[in-house]
Amino acid sequence: MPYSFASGTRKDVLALMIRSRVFEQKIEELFTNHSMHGTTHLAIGQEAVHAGVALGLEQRDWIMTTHRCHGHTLARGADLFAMMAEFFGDSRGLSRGLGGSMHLIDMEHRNAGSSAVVGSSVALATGMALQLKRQNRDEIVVAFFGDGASNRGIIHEAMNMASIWNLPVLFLCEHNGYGMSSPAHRMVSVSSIAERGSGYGIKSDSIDGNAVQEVYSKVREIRQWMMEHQRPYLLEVKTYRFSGHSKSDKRVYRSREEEAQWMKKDPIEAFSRVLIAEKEITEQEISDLFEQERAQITEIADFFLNDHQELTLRDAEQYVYASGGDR
Ligand SMILES: Cc1ncc(C[n+]2csc(CCOP(=O)(O)OP(=O)(O)O)c2C)c(N)n1
Ligand SMILES: [Mg+2]
Repeated sequence: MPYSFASGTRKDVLALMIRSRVFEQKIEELFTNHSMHGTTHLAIGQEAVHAGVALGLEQRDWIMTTHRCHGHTLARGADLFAMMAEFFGDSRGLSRGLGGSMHLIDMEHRNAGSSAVVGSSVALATGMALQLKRQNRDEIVVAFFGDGASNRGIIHEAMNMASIWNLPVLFLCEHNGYGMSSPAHRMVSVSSIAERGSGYGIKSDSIDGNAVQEVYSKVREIRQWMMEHQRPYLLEVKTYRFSGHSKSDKRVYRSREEEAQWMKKDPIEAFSRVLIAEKEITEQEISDLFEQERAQITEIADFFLNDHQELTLRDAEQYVYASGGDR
């Protein structure tokens, strides 16, 4: 992994968060001007979760993620070129262009995949944890899910199973306040999703998901605890998505005032303030970081706008059957 609090600097961590933000801003632009098709789910505002979790893990650990998966994938170290190719449905993409925005797989960086079926990746991650345990591997799986997903039955079955079988899975609830247009305070039976761990005998905690250092330290501490106790864990990280649920969302279900309140807690600005106050970076260096990422990401996007390797039906069929598509 290119960035680590242990071996890298806090400036690198900020750069990673900036990369995630700028990448998603570019994706938004490309969808809006119809250069990309389908839909996309941005996690602008949730960058401290992406970076904090990724850096708190060991390289050998795994993640499985959701429809809102870009930041998780980038933070684990995904190649920007292959990442962008995937959004264009290009065969050079992370998932050979067959998955698109919601189905990013990057086995090289131990991202075992994301799924558009809400909650499903949590069950898959739990299965993966079962195999890791059977093979006596010193690795954990992080199963990302949202506040909306937390109400799905499959999550509860998975938590129960992980508990009775002592599986190395960290259930990571990214609580961003909404499941599509539904506010969590009306849809979730508890004020903190961490409370649900006790129903399954799973230790849990809830933290500020906009504070990257807190997320990082908590994940490191939990990882160590999980190894020592050979137990699963449930962590809720409270954050907010600044963008709409997906491309077409006009955000009519929430007020601009509420958004403005959360924007005061922008994770990138919050961490920048810390680093500036502690003289680790200057305002100018931060704007340079934004510029560098913008230039790099725009160059990659422009490449695919001019050099698109269109998928054929044959490409799409090739990975459906174990035989390689010959029927
Ligand atoms: C099984 C299933 N039901 C419904 C949907 C439609 N859907 C897509 S995202 C979403 C909301 C998910 O909310 P949350 O889990 O809080 O994740 P967030 O979008 O906030 O990251 C819904 C209902 C789906 N994709 N899969
Ligand atoms: Mg949500």
